[in-house]
Amino acid sequence: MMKTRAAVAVSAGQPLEIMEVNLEGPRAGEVLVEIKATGLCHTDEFTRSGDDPEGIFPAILGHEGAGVVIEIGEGVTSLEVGDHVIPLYTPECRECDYCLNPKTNLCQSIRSTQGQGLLPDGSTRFSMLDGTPIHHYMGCSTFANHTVVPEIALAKVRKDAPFDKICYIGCGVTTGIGAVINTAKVEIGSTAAVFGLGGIGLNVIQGLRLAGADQIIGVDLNDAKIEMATHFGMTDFVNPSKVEGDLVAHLVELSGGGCDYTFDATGNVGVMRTALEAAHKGWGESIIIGVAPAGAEISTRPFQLVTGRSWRGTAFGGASGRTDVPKIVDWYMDGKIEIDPMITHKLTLDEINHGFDLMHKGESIRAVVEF
Ligand code: NAD
Ligand code: DAO
Ligand code: ZN
Ligand code: ZN
Repeated sequence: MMKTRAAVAVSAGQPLEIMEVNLEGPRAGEVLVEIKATGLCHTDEFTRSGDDPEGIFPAILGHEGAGVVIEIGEGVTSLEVGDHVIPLYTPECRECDYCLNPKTNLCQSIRSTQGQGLLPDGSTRFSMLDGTPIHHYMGCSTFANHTVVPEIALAKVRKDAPFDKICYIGCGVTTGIGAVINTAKVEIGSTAAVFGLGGIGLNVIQGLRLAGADQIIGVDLNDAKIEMATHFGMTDFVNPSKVEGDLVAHLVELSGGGCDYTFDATGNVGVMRTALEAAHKGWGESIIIGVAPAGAEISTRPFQLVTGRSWRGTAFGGASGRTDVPKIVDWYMDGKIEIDPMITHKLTLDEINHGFDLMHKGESIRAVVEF
């Protein structure tokens, strides 16, 4: 048993509390990781705020981290002490029915315990100093200086990559780029629209540039997003609040008949409908990335699908983390993709609640906590 510092979500809707916590060492198949940096993602805020109906408290949130292996549990063979790793909220066991089916990345081997905030043996390694158990979060709990993660939920990455940048590959970068490459499989010369130019949408845009899309239309209510989105490859911008008349008709005209691919990165179900209907008749595909509020439902006229549009979704960009995440780290190190301009704020663990304020004000793309 060791002690480490963590930001604890003690109860729903409250600021995170920075405290020393107990952490038990890794059991069989588990790995102790020293977290060096972690991004703050909207999904952490969704849970912290109490909006997530499946949120469990107390818990250590955070799922966008990078760090170093400190100790390995019994039977761990793919990692050793000193390896650099990125925790994966979508693990890759390479054995379950899901892992063996190339059509999905949703490994289910530890799904039920992960959803309950527990490690695969049904227990938690974290506790308060008074002994109260603290739950894990998305199998990662990166808002702690040290965490215990199953071996199958760690991607081993090269040692020369900077932690404060590659932590973002643990969620936002992979989700956005993967939605283009793995889920949509966008072809060279395609026309695309991206709704929501935040931490996910910007990565969709750079994924589209990487895939060779000809037209990349960005759609956002906030004109302040234009500069960054243009830097990442946006060719046209639409602010829906400034469009006179029907937004779908405007987008269909701008794209010369509809987009080959559209992506929702807002989580707004009205936007999801617009995205579907702005996809090209006969072949357009619309990909849902955004996570909608609890209970929200999508709708469109079925004739939109009858006439050849399709509606799909993606989690973690369809990436199989242990296989794909090290490659994305290479792309970053080789200059094929960019991350640095999107890390708009660096914080200490003590300042983590300020990171959520920046998110609410729309001032940050990514705030990263460095340990
Ligand atoms: P963000 O807040 O940084 O960006 C959202 C953007 O959408 C903002 O720029 C905002 O101005 C814009 N926007 C809001 N309403 C709009 C509207 N009606 N029309 C046009 N633009 C609008 O959020 P983010 O971090 O980029 O996350 C986006 C979504 O992706 C969230 O719902 C998040 O939970 C989800 N997400 C999904 C996955 C996954 O695996 N599927 C992974 C991570 C995040
Ligand atoms: O396998 O049933 C399952 C759930 C997989 C979880 C995928 C979550 C993706 C969306 C959450 C937002 C990411 C931070
Ligand atoms: Zn995330
Ligand atoms: Zn699996």
